[in-house]
Amino acid sequence: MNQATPAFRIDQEGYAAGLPVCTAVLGEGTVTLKNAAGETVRSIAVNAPETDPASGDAVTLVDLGVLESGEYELERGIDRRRLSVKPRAWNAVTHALIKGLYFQRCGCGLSPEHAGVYAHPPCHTAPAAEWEDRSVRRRVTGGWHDAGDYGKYTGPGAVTVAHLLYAWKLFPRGCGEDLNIPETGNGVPDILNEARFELEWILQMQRSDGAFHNKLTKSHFAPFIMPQDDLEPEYLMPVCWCATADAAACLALAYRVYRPFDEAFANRMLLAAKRAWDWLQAHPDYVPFMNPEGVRTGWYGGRSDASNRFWAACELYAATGEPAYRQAAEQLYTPKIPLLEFGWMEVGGLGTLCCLFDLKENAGDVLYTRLKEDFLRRCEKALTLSKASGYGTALEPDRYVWGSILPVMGNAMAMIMASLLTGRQDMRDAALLQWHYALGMNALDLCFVTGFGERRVMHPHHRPSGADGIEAPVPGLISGGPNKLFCMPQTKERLSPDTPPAKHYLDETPSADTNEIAIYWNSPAVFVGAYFNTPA
Ligand code: 9MR
Ligand code: ZN
Repeated sequence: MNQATPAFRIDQEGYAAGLPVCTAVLGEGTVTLKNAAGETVRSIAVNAPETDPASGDAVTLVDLGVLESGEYELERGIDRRRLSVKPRAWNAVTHALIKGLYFQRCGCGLSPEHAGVYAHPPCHTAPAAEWEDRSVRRRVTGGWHDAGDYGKYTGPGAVTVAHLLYAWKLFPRGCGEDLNIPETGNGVPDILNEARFELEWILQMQRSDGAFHNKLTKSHFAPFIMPQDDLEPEYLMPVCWCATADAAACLALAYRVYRPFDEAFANRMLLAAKRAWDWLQAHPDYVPFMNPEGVRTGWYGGRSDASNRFWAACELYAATGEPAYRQAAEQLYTPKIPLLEFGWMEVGGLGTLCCLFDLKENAGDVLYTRLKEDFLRRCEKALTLSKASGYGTALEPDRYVWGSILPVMGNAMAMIMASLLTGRQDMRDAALLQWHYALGMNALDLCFVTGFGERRVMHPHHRPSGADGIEAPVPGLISGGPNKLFCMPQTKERLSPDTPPAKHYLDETPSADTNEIAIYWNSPAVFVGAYFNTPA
C-alpha cells in the first residue's frame, strides 16, 4: 500500500460533477482547496475535532460543495492530496463491480478474451450427489463461487441477483454498459446477462418437490488452489426454508425483468417460484438450516424465515397480481421485519423495494402506506448514525461485523430509497458518504474495491487471487472490511486488542474475517454505484 496521507481521507476514485464533494480531515487547521491553476477555490477553518468513536480518529467531515470538473489539491500546512472531479467518476468502478461477478463464474472456463490474465479452464464440472442420499446424482452447473471459497449457496445468490435486478430496474443508465463477457452484444444488457448466469444455476437447485437445496459445496473449504484444481466431490446439501423463500422471491422478480427479453426463460422462473411458494405453504413450521455432521462450509442459515417469506409473497404478488399473494404479504408484514436489511440473513429491504418502488400505491394500505411510514422512520436511524460518525459512516461503532461493508451499503441503499421517496437531499448526501467510504474515505485510507484507488486491497481472502501467481488480485471485488465483533483467532493475534473497530482489518490473505470478498457484498455496492453513476 502507498503511505497513508496524514491529513485527508478522500474518495480515491474521484468525485462527480454536480454532487457535493466531501472529504474527511484529520486534526485541525485551515484547509485550502486549489484548482489546477493553483488558485484557491475554498478555504475552510477546521476546529479541533471530536474523536470519532468507531475509529478513534480526531476527524471532521468537510463539505467542499459542488465543484466544477477538474483536478484539485487539498492543502493544510505541508500535507497535500490531489482529488479529481469529473463526470461519471464512478462509471468504471461500478461496472467493474458487476464484472467482478463474471470472475466468480463456475462450471465454465474464463477465456483470455474476457478475463485477460485471470483466465482459467473450467472448474467444478462433475455431477454432484445429494448429501442425504448419495445414490441421487445430478449435474448442476454454473453459478458464481460465493466468495473467497468455491461454494455456491442459494440464498446469497438470490439476494445478489435481486440487488442487481433492482439496480437495473431503477438506475439502468448507471449500470447498463457492456462488460466484455461472453454474452456481450446479444441484445440484452450485460448486467442482466451476468445475473442470468446465476439464475440458471438457482433453477437447478430446486428439488423435485419445490424446495431449494441450501447449497452446493464440498464438505470442507478447499485449500488455496485454483478452481480447476479443486476436484473433490461437491454435494447438494439439505434443503433450507430461507433459501427456498429467497429463491422464490428472486425468481419471481426475475420473471418480470426478463419477460421482455426471453419469455420462455421468464415463465420457467415464475413456475419454479410458485412451486417453491407452494412448498413453503405446505411446510409452515420453520426448520433452521444446520450444517449436517461433517460439513464445514458456509452456514447461511437464519433465525427465522419471516422476512424471506414476506419478500417472496411481495414478489409473487408483483409478478402475478394474484390476491392470495398480497394477502400473504400483508399477513407476513409485521413491525418485527427489519426493513433496512438487504443481506443473506434478513431480506426485509428487498420486500420494501418491491412494495415501494414497483407495486407502489397499488400495494394498498399495509404494503404501501404503512410500510412506507415504517421504512422512512427507520431510515432516520441510518441518517443519525451517519451524522454521529466522524467519517459519516452509517454504522454503530460496535457493529463492525464480518462483512461490515454489507450494513454500510445496505444503509446507503435505504437512504437512496428514502431520498427517492421524499426528495430529501440529506438522505442522498448521507448515502453518498457510504459510497465514499467504500472507495477510500474511511479510517483505513483504503479503497475496498480490488483494482481501484491509490491505496488498494492487495491480498483479499480469495482463492483464485491467492493461487494464480499474479501479483494484483482479481479486479472488481469488494472486501468485507473491518470486523471486530466476530474474529478469527489469527486476526486477533495480529492486531492489538485496543485497535478501534473501524481499523480492525488486515490486508492479508488468511484474514477471511476482515478481508474476504463475497458476491453479496459486491451487489449492494452495484446498486449504490449505479444510482450515483446515473448521468444527471
Ligand atoms: O457473510 C458471512 C458473515 O455474515 C458471517 O459472519 C461469516 C461467518 O460465519 O460467514 C460469512 O459468509 C461466508 C460463508 O459462510 C462462506 N463463504 C464465504 C462467506 C464470506 O466470508
Ligand atoms: Zn467452480
